Order: sequence, then structure tokens, then C-alpha cells
Amino acid sequence: MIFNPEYEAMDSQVREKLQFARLKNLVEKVYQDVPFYKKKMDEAGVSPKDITCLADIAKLPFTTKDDLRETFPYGLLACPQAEIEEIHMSSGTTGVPVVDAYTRKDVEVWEEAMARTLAGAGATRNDTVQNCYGYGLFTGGLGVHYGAKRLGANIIPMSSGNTQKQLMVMKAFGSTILTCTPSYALYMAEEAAESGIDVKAMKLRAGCFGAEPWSENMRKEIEAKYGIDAYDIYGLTEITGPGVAFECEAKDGLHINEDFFYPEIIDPVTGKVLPDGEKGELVFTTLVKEGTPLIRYRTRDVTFLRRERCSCGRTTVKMNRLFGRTDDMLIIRGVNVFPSQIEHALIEIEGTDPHYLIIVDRGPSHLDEVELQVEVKKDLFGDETKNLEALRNKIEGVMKSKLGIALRVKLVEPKTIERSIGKAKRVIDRRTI
Ligand code: DLL
Repeated sequence: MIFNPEYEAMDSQVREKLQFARLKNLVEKVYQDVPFYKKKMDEAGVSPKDITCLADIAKLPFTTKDDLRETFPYGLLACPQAEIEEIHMSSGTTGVPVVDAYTRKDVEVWEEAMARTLAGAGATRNDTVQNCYGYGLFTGGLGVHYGAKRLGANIIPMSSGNTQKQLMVMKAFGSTILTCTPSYALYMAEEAAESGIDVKAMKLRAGCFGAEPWSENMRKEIEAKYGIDAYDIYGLTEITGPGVAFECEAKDGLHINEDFFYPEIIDPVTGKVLPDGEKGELVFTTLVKEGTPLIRYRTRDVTFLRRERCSCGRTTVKMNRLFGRTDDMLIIRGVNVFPSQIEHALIEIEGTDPHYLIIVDRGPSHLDEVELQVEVKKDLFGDETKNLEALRNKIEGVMKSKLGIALRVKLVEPKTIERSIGKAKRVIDRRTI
């Protein structure tokens, strides 16, 4: 079901006009009201009057995560502080959080974007949404919450963790839609199986999974374990949270809510805008944001844009499932490797579970060394050593051919690798530069 056909199935040229009007308005406003943007634009030699068509967006300077950190907490505010209704934050590796501040209208936009997202997975007011994304500063919990309310669905605000209780609630209330990180969905299925609970016999029929990278094979695994349809949903705190893009029943790329969030793909090195279909860094401009609007924000997420007609009837541009992040990309002996590639290869190998950890270190000869820890299915672990040895060799061979680098595989017992109720940690990089 399309939640808002007027905007989601809008004629593309009409949408472009709308985007341009919104962009122009935004640029004028931030130039006037936010000293940070005025300074940046002056330094780049561009002023609001230079924006005469949508493509002129490329004249505007980028905004980066460092900019957000340097202006913490309210340096990017574009409205009086009293207008702020809610804030969210995410902390990255440096520990300085990035802030998103929402006015009433910003929350309404978020509600709409998330209602569209849940509807993309087939949700209606008749559904019961069990929301296991964390509530709090993280945008997952409240984002889904607002969308489900806007849809008129029954929302169970579980938050993350307490898996046995999640399973009890799922059964008792007949939850039909599950929302959590894909790694937590798998973990919950594992706990259920161990406790003799049959999740397939429950009423669940779909799930909206995101907030971390996952592969097509992981989708198949979740769908098989729960007997549901699993949909990819994408977003980031800086650009409002979840609801930026979502999959529809075609499960073939994520529709971007581009009347709110204007996407571009750039070459991460040169900053040049790339044409549709070319892989690069995803950049967003928040066209209607009032609290903390962002102009050409560099997400560091890597994907490409697709503009073909979708069977669902939506006309919005699609982004491909993410390949990874420019900053998560491991450079191992000069080869670019995304953890998602390793995951993808792994799930195709019989006998392994999709729980893995990549440990990168620098060996005695200063060469990068990678250990890939992989959990083995329970029945295999008690098995003869020669079978384990064969499996280890097989994984090493597959990785070598798929990634082009040799890595050492260590098979570990089921449940050795730490489980996460939120975003899974897949990489430990011990290299010191
Ligand atoms: O993770 C927002 C969110 C919540 C999205 C719930 C989906 C569901 P942050 O904590 O700010 O916000 O992290 C944003 O997570 O830049 C991506 O690198 C990654 N990410 C988010 N969704 C996906 C996805 C939320 N579907 C960062 N696939 C983003 C891969 C994702 N990576």
C-alpha cells in the first residue's frame, strides 16, 4: 500500500519543481539565519541567488560530520530554541555526539516518512507493530513509534533487549510486524529455537530491519526462520532518523522520501557529483527541515541511485542496498573490503552461522593480517576434526576468490561471538598507523 500517493507516486517533473522550490527556500533561510552556513557559502563564493535550478545544488559546499561535532550542541540551529520539541543524538567513534533537533513540523515530517516506510512493508492500521529498536536518544525506537501511530497501527513499545519477554509478547499479542536490527532478529530467532518456541507459528508476517549493514542472504535467513517478509529500511540521525528510505514489496532497492531528503551520489575523493547508477558516497539535503537543516551532508554511506519505474507504483528514486561506509571500508594490503562482502560470502557456505568477527592486525613483517572468526552450526562442532578442517579450508578458499585477499579463518563454537541487541560490532581493527 502506498501511504501518500500524492507525493510518493507524483510525476517526476512535478516533484523536481517542488524540490527546487524547497531547496531555494532552505538556502535563503540558512544563509540568513545560520552564521555557520553564511560563512561556508561566502567562503565558497556562492550566494542564494546562484541557485537557479535543482542542479545548482552542486555549487553549494558540503556539510560533514566534523562540522556537526565542531558546532555541538546548537551551532546549526535554524530556528529559535523555544521551537525545538525534541532532540536525538548519535555518538560516533570520537565520542562527540551529533545532534538532530526537531520542531513540531520536523516531527510531523518524520511521522509521515515513517508511516510511508511501514506501509512499504504492507503495514496498515490493522497491524500490531512490535518495536524492538531502542527508545531514547537513538532514533530507531521513537521513529518507528511515530510512524506506527500515524498509520493508526497498534504499537508495542518494547525497546531492545529482554528477549524472552519479546517472545512472550509476540505470542500473547499476536504481533504482525517486527521492527529491530537484522542481527537482533537473528539472535531472537536463535533464542526462540533454543527455548522450543516456534516463531513461525506466530502471527508475524513482515519485519522492517535496518540501522546496520546486512546482506541479501541474511534477508533470506530471517525470512526462512520467521516465515515473514523482511524489508530493508534506512536512515541516519543527522537526516531525521529512520524513514529516509525504505523497501516496498518489490524488495529491489530502497525508495527515498525525496520530497523531504534530496539525494546525490558523489565521488568521495573529488567531491564530484556522479550520474545515476554509479557507486559513490550518498549525500543528503534536508529540504524541509526547520530545526537543524543540513545542506549536502556527506553520510559516508556507499551506494548508487536508480531511477527506473517500480512495480509498486511509487515514482521516487531508489538507492541500492548499502555496500558499506567509506569509513568502515577496510583497506587490507591495499584492497578495499567491506564487511558486508564477507558476510555475503559466508552465508552461502553450508555449516556456518551468520555470526562473525573480523580482526585486523599488523603482522611481524608489517603486513596486514586478518582473522575471520566464524561460528559453526552446533551439530558440526561436535563433529570430526577433519570435517571442521575441510570447512575452514573451504571458507578460506571462498574468501580468497571473492575478496582477492588471503585471510585466516578460525572456527568458533556456537554463541562465542558476542550478541548485540542493537547494532552488531563486526570489526576489530588493531592496526596502529
Ligand atoms: O541507525 C537510524 C535507523 C534506525 C535506521 C532504525 C534504520 C532503522 P544512526 O544511529 O545515526 O541512525 O546510524 C546511521 O547506520 O549512516 C548507515 O551507515 C547505517 N545504517 C542505517 N540503516 C542501514 C541499512 C540509524 N538499512 C548509520 N543498511 C547510517 C545498512 C544502515 N546500514
